[in-house]
Amino acid sequence: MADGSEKQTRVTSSHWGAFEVDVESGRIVATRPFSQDPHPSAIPDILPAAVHHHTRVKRPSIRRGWMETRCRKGRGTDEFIALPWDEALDIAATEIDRVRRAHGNEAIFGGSYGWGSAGRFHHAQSQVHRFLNSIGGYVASFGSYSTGCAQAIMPHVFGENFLKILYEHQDSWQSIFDHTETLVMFGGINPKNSQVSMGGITEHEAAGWFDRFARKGLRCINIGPQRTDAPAGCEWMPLRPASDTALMLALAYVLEEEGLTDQQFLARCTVGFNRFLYYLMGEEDSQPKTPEWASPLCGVDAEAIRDLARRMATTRTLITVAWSLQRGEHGEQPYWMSAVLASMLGQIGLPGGGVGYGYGAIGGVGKFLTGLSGMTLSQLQNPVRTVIPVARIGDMLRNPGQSYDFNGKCGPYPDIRLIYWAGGNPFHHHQDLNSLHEAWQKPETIIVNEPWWTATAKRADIVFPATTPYEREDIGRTNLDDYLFYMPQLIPPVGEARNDYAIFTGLARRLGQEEEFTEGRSAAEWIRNLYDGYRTLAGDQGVDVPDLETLKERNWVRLPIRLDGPNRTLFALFREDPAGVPLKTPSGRIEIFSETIDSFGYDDCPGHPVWLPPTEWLGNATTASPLHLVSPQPGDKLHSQLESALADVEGERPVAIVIHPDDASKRGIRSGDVVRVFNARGACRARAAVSGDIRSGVVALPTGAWFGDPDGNIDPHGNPNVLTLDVGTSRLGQGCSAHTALVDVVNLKM
Ligand SMILES: Nc1nc2c(c(=O)[nH]1)N[C@H]1C(S)=C(S)[C@@H](COP(=O)(O)OP(=O)(O)OC[C@H]3O[C@@H](n4cnc5c(=O)[nH]c(N)nc54)[C@H](O)[C@@H]3O)O[C@H]1N2
Ligand SMILES: Nc1nc2c(c(=O)[nH]1)N[C@H]1C(S)=C(S)[C@@H](COP(=O)(O)OP(=O)(O)OC[C@H]3O[C@@H](n4cnc5c(=O)[nH]c(N)nc54)[C@H](O)[C@@H]3O)O[C@H]1N2
Ligand SMILES: [Mo]
Repeated sequence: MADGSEKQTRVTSSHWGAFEVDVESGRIVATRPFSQDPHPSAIPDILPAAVHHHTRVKRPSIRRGWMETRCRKGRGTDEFIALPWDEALDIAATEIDRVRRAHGNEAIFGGSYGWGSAGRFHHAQSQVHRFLNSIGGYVASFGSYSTGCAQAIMPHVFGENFLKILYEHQDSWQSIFDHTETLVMFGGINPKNSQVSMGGITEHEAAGWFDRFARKGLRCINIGPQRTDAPAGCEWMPLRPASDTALMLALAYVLEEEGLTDQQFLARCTVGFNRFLYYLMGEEDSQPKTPEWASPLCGVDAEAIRDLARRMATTRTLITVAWSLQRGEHGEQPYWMSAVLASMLGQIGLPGGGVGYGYGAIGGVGKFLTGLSGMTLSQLQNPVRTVIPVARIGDMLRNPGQSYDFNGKCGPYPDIRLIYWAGGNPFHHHQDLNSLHEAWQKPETIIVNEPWWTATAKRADIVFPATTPYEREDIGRTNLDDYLFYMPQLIPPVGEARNDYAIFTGLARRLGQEEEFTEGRSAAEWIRNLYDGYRTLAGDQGVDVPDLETLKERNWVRLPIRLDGPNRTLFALFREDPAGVPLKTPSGRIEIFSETIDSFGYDDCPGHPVWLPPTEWLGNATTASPLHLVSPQPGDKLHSQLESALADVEGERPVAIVIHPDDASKRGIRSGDVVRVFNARGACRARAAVSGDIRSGVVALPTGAWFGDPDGNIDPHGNPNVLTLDVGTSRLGQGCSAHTALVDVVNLKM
């Protein structure tokens, strides 16, 4: 740590990449790009302002109403009382103990979803889970907001964990460059999103690959509502949101109609095509899925659909599907249908062909590295078995005891009395925030560890101020990157902030579980312990990793784990020998029809992919809500992190909403105007950005604004989740349906 007043510069790592930090007199004064990064992110620019921002939580704080009468009302409006650490920890520990004695650990929700910050040891979610396990367990959550729906459906189709497909199996960028002739990108591939990656991303590559694709003449077709979802130079096929499955079915129909289906591949490598064909050709429901059928649904010309199908069948084609497609109601369908379409094309297992998911979604997808795991803090065993799908938290709080379906299982929601959150911001990330705000009043107690006074911290009863990564030492490393960092402590903790580890150690001590939680180690000892274990494991795999002292001195090293050799191709071995190297599906093959899913009897996810319109989309737009709202990830930051400072620095709040010139002129809206975006669920302000790069009828408002208004009247900052629909994607996946929402926009000046 810089203790004197002279300027020091060190490198650190983060979810948005590595960067240099200048420190002077205990303050971060500037950041600069990391020397090895060809396309550095600008997100660190706001860091100096954010870390020292007045919205930091400075002291342990307890909400007055809860403190005085344990009153649950007032979450979001009450004032907070600052207390000394010991007192606040005593109160929190006593309350946790009361709840677990009175109601059992089944009454504690500790899913605590969120990205927190990078760093192997001070990972807030691992810390809170370890702590809760050490005191008897907690109700956990399954999957992520990012890919929860895909994580449920794809193992039925490919017999493989979805995250393994993404990070360990599917084609590398190099393989795409070498072999692909046509890249068909549903939802685009956006280098803006690959700025970030869980745990770090040192060399930002996606933009560079697209430059190379362009020079080579690889044809890249972005299919979706926004031209800007792919780099400039890509072709754009404007599509109505949520209609991808209809388009894919029509492409499949053309293949079948024109004899372009690879029958041999289907026979060798898949099961159930005939059952699906019955549906595709309309024998099941009297509706052949022709381009003429799909055209009015998806807004793409029938002849353009035919041309695309022919092109896909006659060139080496990789279909890529953005994660956003499964973050909407019936998100299972485009994911499954893309696998069926790729199977019909017969290129799965050929380099640069077939299908891939989430390229560009985060920077780690498409890199080809030796898997070098390790350095993970054990979360201990959770004695409580109850797990909810991550995005069903609102339903859980509203309906304790109520039964719900999830991927063939059926469970009652637990009766939650206490919530502990560390490293996430549900009042940024969850859908229908006004309704979450209501449901959030139900538990008896809510405890949050947070560096900033986010909307979630403001809705807690007990708030512990947490350090940011710049206020503690850690190791930066992820399997998706080939760099290793010592992340030095750069500045002293801001205010009275403590590391999550210290907070949980204090609570564990009071609950008689300190030894179980800490195993007798200080934070520094844990870091050494995890690091030494990692170094040994790496050595066993022939990878030389410096000792901790050397790494501290060098600050960072590049690991020799990048594989430049043979290109990586999804299911190449299976394709060569489907009987000898079967998939882990019940049939051993790609399941175009799944007996398992069929046996669940879900009308919202039957035994093969089908076209199912969502509750809200342009196909049923009303005069009250005529526009489809998509809410992509913000380009200038990570989710809601650093938001308060960004607002100060840019002075440009509320957030910009992209709207088509036709839709804008009908409403008398010009770029820069402050507008009201609304539907029956809520309303927010936003700043209009009029652009022909979005399909008419669609508006795009990125996530990331702090949810501002506890009365649910109008959110001043532009959080799209006051408008989104809080329903599961289906009874199968129960993922988040953030991209499903109809809204209207009015000019606030009028
Ligand atoms: N409408 C809509 N909503 C969406 C999405 C969408 O596409 N559309 N996308 C969804 C997706 S995919 C995701 S992943 C979520 C993201 O949602 P979140 O992951 O919840 O968002 P973050 O803002 O990253 O929240 C992390 C929080 O952790 C805090 N934090 C950082 N470091 C530390 C630490 O060391 N300790 C502690 N205690 N806290 C720390 C940060 O200040 C921040 O408040 O949003 C989801 N919501
Ligand atoms: N800079 C930055 N990068 C990020 C993040 C961040 O906060 N900031 N968050 C990261 C996280 S947690 C995640 S999960 C990933 C998410 O990665 P993605 O899910 O790929 O990204 P999104 O930005 O949600 O959506 C991409 C685009 O999909 C389009 N889209 C929406 N609905 C549909 C549809 O029905 N059909 C089609 N064809 N297109 C549709 C929208 O136009 C949108 O711009 O991004 C990661 N990258
Ligand atoms: Mo995500």
